[in-house]
Amino acid sequence: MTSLDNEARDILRKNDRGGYTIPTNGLYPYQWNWDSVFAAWGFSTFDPARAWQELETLMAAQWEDGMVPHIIFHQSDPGYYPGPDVWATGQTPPTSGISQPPVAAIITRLMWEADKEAGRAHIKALYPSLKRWHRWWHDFRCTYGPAAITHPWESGRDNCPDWDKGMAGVDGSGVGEYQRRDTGHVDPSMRPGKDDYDRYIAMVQFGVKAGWDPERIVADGPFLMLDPGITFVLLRAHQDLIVLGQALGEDVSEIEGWALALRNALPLIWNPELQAYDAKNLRTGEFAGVLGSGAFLAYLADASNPELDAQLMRIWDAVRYGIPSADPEAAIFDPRRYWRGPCWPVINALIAIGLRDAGRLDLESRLRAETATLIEQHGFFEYFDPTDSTPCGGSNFTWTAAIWLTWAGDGRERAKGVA
Ligand code: 9WN
Repeated sequence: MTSLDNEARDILRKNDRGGYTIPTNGLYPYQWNWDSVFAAWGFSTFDPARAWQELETLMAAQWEDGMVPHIIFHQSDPGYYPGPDVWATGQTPPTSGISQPPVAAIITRLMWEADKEAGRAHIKALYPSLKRWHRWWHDFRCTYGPAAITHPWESGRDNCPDWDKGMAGVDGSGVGEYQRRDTGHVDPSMRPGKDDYDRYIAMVQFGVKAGWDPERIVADGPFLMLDPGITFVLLRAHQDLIVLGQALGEDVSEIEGWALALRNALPLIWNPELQAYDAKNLRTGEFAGVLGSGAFLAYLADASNPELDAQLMRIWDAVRYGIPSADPEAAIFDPRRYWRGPCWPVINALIAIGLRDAGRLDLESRLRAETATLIEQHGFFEYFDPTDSTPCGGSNFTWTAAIWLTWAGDGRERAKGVA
């Protein structure tokens, strides 16, 4: 074991709040949906019981209608805005009113495959709630074919350029006074701007007014865009849930139907002008017209093609470290501003799962080496500048530690026998 392995384990343990893990101390003091799933994956490398508990705590916050919320506010903390009083969802424990990329079934399958005997009871317990969540995505977010999001936070890629056109249609002028907390924790130049935040809050206020009724929000909400990122994550997650269901002797035909419908809908998010998958504003029918990391999650769902390969190599070769979250050759590229350019170890890891499954081991190992270099040089930061490796955002970050333990650290000092 290396010292970085030890450090990564330590981060997970220190961010553990008893049954759930926060993304990082200070900036994100609650349980976030997909962060928590990656935390589980990280724990599974040294404490499987704690790993399964993480997933069970997350799924226990599932709503009556099947949604699994993007934040669970287990205890109140003034360090984050908007908190439970702003979301006002009326849930116990309090939660936000939107979801996040459904990576849970993907990681559950990986954890189960690592030890099928011990994992069986856990997948049996998780399967019904995972299926209900997937049904929620199908019923309430896939009504236009590919998966739609009702708030940029639902995508997990908050301020990426994919959402610019949809955001332009949101009126943030009437949100009233509020105090952001994120910019007190990290450099404001690395965070979304005030105009973005006003609109984010306006969308939350609409949800509150709509009583968080998913049909009303999709029909009349200020923002609705097709998200290639969630579409590919969900497609892969459906496939993995089918495998779990089959192992349990369940009838998986309903999930097979959701997966088929989603795959058949992929042409709707292929932008021929861009020669890539692209987000689409459902309020206007317009494509976003920008290339972002959501498109490259196609690899995770076995949905790549030669045109996408060409785009991937172009944007990857244009930077030095990992896959950038926006096109480095486009005007909107901003290498340190959150999802508008930086490289995210967690996204690299998802793309790598797809590359590995497709037998594209040269690309997978290049991506792993570049991701590992970032962490070795600077530590477990939230994300990095892909042009010069500058560490950005929060430090001691749970999902970066988890990605080191499960993927990026493979074949590094461990193979060289460094203790
Ligand atoms: C809003 C916790 C989360 C991640 C998201 C990331 C960021 C929150 C924020 O932090 O979003 O959900 O306040 O910026 O964009 O992917 O889950 O790490």
